[in-house]
Amino acid sequence: MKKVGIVMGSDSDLPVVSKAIDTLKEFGVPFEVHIYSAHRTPKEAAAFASGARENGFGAIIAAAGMAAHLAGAIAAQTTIPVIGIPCSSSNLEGLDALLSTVQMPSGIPVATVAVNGAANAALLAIQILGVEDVSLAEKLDAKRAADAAKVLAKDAGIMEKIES
Ligand code: RP5
Repeated sequence: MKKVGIVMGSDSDLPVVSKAIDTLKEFGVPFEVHIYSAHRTPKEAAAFASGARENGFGAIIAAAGMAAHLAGAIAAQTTIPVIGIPCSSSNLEGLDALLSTVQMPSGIPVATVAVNGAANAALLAIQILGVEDVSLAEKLDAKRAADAAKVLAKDAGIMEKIES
């Protein structure tokens, strides 16, 4: 199975990124985590991205806050799908990182999830690997069915809760 690369701009992003790590663990998907910054360590970030395909990665998640150029800088160096997580690490609560991550120019796409949307970033990475890996696709179906059952159980109890 191909690996998922997780890159964060700072160790201060780890509380957000940990939800992606948990999700990849839940699905048994192999991953590597790195701290590379588009601004502080641009050469290392570029080297990781340009070598990602030959190093066995099938998708890369890039998490950064503030002037968040990390996902775009990584996407510039590889044709492996890149998923950006804008992190809410500033006084602007992630709006800065959201716009920096999502507003990519034509030619270099980044699939941007919600601010701090690390679980969805991991699920999207798993869906990408699941195009080829049927066992992953089956696990994704099972998770959606379980999530739907939880919602339906809440629906069944909501009127009673309101009226009591
Ligand atoms: C970004 O700047 C990082 O991704 C982080 O979200 C933010 C602040 O980094 P630190 O100053 O906490 O290292 O590059």
